[in-house]
Amino acid sequence: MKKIKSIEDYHKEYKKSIEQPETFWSEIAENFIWKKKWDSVLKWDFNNYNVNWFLNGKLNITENCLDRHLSSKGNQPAIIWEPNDPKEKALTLTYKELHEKVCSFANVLKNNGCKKGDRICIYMPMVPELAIAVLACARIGAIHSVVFGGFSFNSLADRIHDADCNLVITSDGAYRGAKDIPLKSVVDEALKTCPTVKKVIVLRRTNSKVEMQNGRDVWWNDEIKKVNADCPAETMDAEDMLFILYTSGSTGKPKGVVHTCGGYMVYTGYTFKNVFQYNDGEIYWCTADVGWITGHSYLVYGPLLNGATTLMFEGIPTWPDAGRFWEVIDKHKVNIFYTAPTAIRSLEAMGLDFVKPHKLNSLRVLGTVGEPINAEAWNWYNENIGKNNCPIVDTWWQTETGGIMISPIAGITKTKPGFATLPLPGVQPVLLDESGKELQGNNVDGRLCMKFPWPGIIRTTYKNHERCKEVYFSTFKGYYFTGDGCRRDEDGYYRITGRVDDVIKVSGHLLGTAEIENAINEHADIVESAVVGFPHDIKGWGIYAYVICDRKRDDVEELKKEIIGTVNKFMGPIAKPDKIQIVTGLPKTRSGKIMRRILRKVAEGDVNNLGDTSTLLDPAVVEEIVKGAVK
Ligand code: 7RM
Repeated sequence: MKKIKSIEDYHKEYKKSIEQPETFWSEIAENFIWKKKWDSVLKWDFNNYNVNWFLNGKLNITENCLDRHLSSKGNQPAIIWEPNDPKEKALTLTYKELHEKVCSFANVLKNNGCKKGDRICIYMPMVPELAIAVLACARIGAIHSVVFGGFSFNSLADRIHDADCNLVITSDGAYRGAKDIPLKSVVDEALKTCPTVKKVIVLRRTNSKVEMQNGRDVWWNDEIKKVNADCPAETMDAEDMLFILYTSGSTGKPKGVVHTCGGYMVYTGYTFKNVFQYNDGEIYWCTADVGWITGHSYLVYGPLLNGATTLMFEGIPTWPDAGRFWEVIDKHKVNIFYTAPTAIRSLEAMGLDFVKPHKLNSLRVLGTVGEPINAEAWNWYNENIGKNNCPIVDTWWQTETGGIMISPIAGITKTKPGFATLPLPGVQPVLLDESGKELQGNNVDGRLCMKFPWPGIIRTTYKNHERCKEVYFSTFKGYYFTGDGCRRDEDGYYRITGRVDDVIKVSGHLLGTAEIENAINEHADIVESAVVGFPHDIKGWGIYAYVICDRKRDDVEELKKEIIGTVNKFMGPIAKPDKIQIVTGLPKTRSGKIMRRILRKVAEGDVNNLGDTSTLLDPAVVEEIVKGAVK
């Protein structure tokens, strides 16, 4: 696949992608291996949402990730795995070894009753077997649904239910920093309410004690002994589902975002190569967990499609100390490093003493993803990690877009701190005002929408196409609505200003406020709650919860601890409220809708500016809330 070579080349490619999108994308798709070529490139309708790319094309994404590299790169590292504990040995899997392991595990799945079209839930730590499990599903045409290990049993059960999974792949436990997290027992708890699950495959990682349920639970290591490494890749239609990945929305129930085989492959393969300007032989490290879309697209699929070496890290940035990332970069001579602004800010706060001992001279390109990066963190990253010598790609995209949409091309697009800069070829962003009118020209602020499909676009929300239409294609007729606010500046550069709906990005994790409220309401004494975000120096956004308690509790501090414990238990530690305020009522309109605008202002500490409160059912509650606000 050819790479964009210069800014002129970018503009030329961009123009072509707009004027002749079908020619543009079919030329890119030709760089992949298809079992049968597509009949037509694109069929689409944003009004009654339906999109198909590479119609009737047949392929298997794992042949493109693995088999095709065997002759040229069989002995080159595909995955370098760095464990949580620096004292444990790192592991390298060559393309040949990875291929073998994926085929073997695909046979394990078959032996355990899995077939094309089945949904398989993967709930695992960041170990090579996680990537192997994902690829093994794709090998046999089973649909993977990876659930992030930081979610707890209730969230896990919701996701298993919604996808009707019949098999779960997990491990005894997970190491994260100094902690040892019991994954299998979370699965056991979740499965009490998931009768569709017939088998659980358990990998040994921490050697912690687990309960194995007879007839249901089997050990990965036992099963792998029963198979050989011969597993032909299932033939998939371009529009067959590749995976489901749940993402939070405005309601309590997460949405199962569906991506399909052909378009997702072409889009992640193309964007990986171009955005990072990947050169053969380079070591690439994306710090995202495979439980999130960034891990799917830019730790597993994008790099492997390009025959790259992808580094997978099991641990956390701050253990054993805040120099861990920088140590790993030197140890494995990482060339391209892709992480989240929240990680950068937290490491910046720890001070330069953790950076200084490390050379970092292998680095060529830096990237960020997941949330807006403030200029200060951008500059710190640029100076102290990139040594003013590595282009930074601030990549804007979403679970629903499958891959990067707005981003600099490394070393080619002139960057500006805080700006995702320009749309990639094939991406047609528009900014709309509240009435849905397209804002023309530069120096405008609006809602970010897309007016034309790209191959990685969401196809549906699992088993609920109406919801997909409603959430993404009904706010502005004829457009895909991202849910983000955005500015286009005087240079035509895009700067994402943040969400305009009821989801918040907390330490780079997208969380629905309604889902957090549901978890809080599991506490026996809580009758109602309302969660909003407030700006947080490190996390980007923090979680502020207003709760109504149905009996008088004098031990407020104890109550708050219990609430945090409840959220931890039902949803997981990523959703823990930072601030909790006990209130006797919530500001509601006469129709019973909570006025979150007011709650956000109070959480931000901006109480002199609450706007019109005259439509409230009971304006007195606002006074009480302002008085009791948690600083
Ligand atoms: C990849 C990912 C999507 C939301 C998105 C934005 C925010 C992501 C950036 C960003 C500013 C960025 N998928 N977002 N990247 N905001 N600059 N470079 O994060 O589905 O988990 O979240 O994340 O609000 O809508 S996601």
